[in-house]
Amino acid sequence: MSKPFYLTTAINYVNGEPHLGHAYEEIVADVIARARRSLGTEVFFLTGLDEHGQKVQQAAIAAGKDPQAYCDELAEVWKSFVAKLELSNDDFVRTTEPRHKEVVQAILNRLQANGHFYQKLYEGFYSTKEETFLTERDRRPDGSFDPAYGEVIQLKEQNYYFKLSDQQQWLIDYIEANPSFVQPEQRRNEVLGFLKHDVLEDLCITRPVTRLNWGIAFPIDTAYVTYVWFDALLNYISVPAAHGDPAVLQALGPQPSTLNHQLLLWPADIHLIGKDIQKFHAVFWPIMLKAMGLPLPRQVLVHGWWQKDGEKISKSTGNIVDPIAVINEWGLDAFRYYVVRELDIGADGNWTDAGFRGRYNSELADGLGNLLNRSLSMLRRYRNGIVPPPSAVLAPDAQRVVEEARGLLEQNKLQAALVAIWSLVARANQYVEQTAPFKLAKDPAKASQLDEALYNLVEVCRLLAVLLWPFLPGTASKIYAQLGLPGAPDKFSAAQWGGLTAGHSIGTPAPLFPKKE
Ligand code: ME8
Repeated sequence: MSKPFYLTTAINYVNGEPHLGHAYEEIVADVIARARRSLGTEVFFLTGLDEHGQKVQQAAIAAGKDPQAYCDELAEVWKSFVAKLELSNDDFVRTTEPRHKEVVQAILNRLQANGHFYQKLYEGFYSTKEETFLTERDRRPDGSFDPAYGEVIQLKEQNYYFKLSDQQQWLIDYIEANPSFVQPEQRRNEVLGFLKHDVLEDLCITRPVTRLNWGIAFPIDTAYVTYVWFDALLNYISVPAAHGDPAVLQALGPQPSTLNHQLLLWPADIHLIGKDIQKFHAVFWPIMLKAMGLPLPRQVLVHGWWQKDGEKISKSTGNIVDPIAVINEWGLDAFRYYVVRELDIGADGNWTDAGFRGRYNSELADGLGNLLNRSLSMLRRYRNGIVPPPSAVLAPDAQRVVEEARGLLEQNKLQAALVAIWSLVARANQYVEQTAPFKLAKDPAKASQLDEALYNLVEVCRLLAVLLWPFLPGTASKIYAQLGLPGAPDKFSAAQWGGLTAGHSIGTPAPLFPKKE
């Protein structure tokens, strides 16, 4: 049994509206998943929802609803968001599902039995909004706390703690010895900087039910529920457990042997997350896994954050990008293209409507759309839509881009891969100007030159469909259909020059990206 490439996103808080940041992360993950599948690797792509905790409880109360009913309603909104983005995820986890809760409780029992928890009285500051305990070090010079924490209260509370304090050095050593564990480099340095200069405090993993009851019951003590982050991170292994992953099941302890379908998933190959939650993924999570006796994920891949017009995205100030509205107006692939082309994984990005429109018109409509449309229209006009004999004038340029794109996709360098693919779009558009098929068509003596030009153009379009499949699956499929080719261009191995054969009859051209002013 071979292990699929296991890729996860952060699970989104159910109580927020899906926004640009969520859409970006999901699309980046989807492009990675589709690219790996196209390259011949089996993939398991997981996304889902984080449904417990104070914020969700408060939002449910404010809406006058029972928390579970509230989550069930919103889960439908999120599932339709996943459908709208045409994500190719293999599972969708909700942390209120029994399959998840059972695993969390089993892990808690194991960790307790192995001496990883202890009880302590906490006296200090607490941010309800962030569900975080704060210390003097979190105060600003004027004594106040960052407004991001919301109301900060004084709290005196008995809780359970997970021991972290003697775990710092092995993790530093591990991250130093495994440069690819946290990527990109800038984010790795931030994690190392934190581990080297801050003291890791033990993690409070419970909340008393008297204060918060919307969480997974803490199996060791019924007066508590489990801290939402301890619950949420475990989704990355509760889903493998539900699919019968033997390594994870072994870490959970004795299991009923009712599972006959076994999928080897753990360790994850990539946890894709945003920069704000890298401490949870690159510090707490590895320590939790080590305590459970499970191997660490191969990579925590950290993306940056989007702003709009140079300002923080914020619902309260109205500075938002509504992904659904953009998709409804411009089409899904225009949205997918812009976010991946604009923002490299790791850096922060800035959405501007003018930038979006600019890329749409110049790169999608005038670049790719125009190339396909004129190539197919000329083939129909001059050769009745019948592919002429093969010719390989553009083959060296195309093969170079194919190899470059392959290497970049294998390294998750998605933005660079799009740049490489568009260099082929530009080369082919330039070839139209150089060969001027509309002039060749006027001179019967130049028929073979016209054949040559037309073949090279349609064959480049076919290769582009294959290269674009991970990024713009809808557009890639349309290109294939217009070329009169069956199926989807979902196998990278089809990006070999010469796939179109003489005599093949193409379909009907139609604009991919109608120009908009
Ligand atoms: O953090 N730009 O959920 P979440 C880019 N439930 N990415 C952004 C962003 C922005 N402006 N805003 C948010 C949570 N994100 C937890 C995760 S995982 C076990 C639990 C990203 O709904 C953010 O960085 O607040 C995170 O990776 C994801 O969206 C979900 O954020």
